[in-house]
Amino acid sequence: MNSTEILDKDCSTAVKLLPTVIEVTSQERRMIKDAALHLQKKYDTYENRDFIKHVHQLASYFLPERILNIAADFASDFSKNQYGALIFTGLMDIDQENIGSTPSNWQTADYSKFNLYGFACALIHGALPSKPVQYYSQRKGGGLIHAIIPDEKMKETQTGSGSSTDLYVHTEDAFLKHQADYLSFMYVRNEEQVPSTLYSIRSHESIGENYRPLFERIYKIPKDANLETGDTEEETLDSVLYGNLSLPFMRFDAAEQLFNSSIRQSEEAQSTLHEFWEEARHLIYSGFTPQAGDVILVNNHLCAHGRSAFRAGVRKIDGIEQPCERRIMLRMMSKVSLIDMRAHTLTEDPFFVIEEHLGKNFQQF
Ligand code: RE
Repeated sequence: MNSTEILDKDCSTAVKLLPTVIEVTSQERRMIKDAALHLQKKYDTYENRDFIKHVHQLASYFLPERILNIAADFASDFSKNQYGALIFTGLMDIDQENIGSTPSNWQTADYSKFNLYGFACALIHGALPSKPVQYYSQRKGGGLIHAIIPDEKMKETQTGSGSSTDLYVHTEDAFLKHQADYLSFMYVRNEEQVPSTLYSIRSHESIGENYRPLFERIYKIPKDANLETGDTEEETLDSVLYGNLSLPFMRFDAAEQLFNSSIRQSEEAQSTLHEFWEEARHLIYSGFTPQAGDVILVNNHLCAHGRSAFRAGVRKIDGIEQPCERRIMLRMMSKVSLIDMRAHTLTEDPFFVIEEHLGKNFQQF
């Protein structure tokens, strides 16, 4: 797939690779919506195991050919030109009236309103092909889609419910061996016009000798803010980069690995991470502001994500602040193989991941 390279206006020297933008045509949009409606009639909800079991076949049958081809490329291209994120603009029309007022938090959201969008997102993962899964480490499971909604009580946190602080770029669940392979973010509304931030490991000019220490298993990767328990556990260390030495994958969470002072990386780990971040932080892309119906699909081994701080429920029009509906985003996570992570899934449900921290499962299972 062609990638776009432009001169970055912020850093005079850097030439950056950018995520690929796919403008979904009205005909493609209609096909996707018809498919979702049809599947909803047949399977009732995207959680239906018969639907998820057949998601690859259904994706091939129902999705527009162009999108199937793009997905197939994305799933097997790890080259130097692969940013690791696809932006589908206008994948679905969102019925804002039907959604109604944004609930105060994800706990009180009515998921039946997101059902159709869930089918559409699952089909995109199915095309990769990758299977929608859920993680006990996030909301104790909580289904194949998580609604991400700013919560007034959580606004200072580094979680999906936060808003008033920057959410640092991170690969999702960097503290798990079996973190999601792919993530989709479907924007139901983003009236505050919050830009998404993306950062690709491919944006570095090269991964040369000075990056070699990032392949060593010397880094602490703490469980994230959602899981803080306060107990001190024995150290589990892992590498930041892995896979191919010149075109690697990454597990990286700036907030947890670098700025969480309580974890105390070793001196070597801290200085290597610091040097890496000094280059990486200039390579963060925040030039895309998602609109309702847009979907960002990321390869969670190539591309980290985050967002800037914002004021939930406030938008600016011609410099004047007005109240607006708060943001809603739907996140879906998927794994290419149910076999590789079988030691970390429920006995009765291989789609339900119970890994707690770098290869260790939650004790209650
Ligand atoms: Re995230």
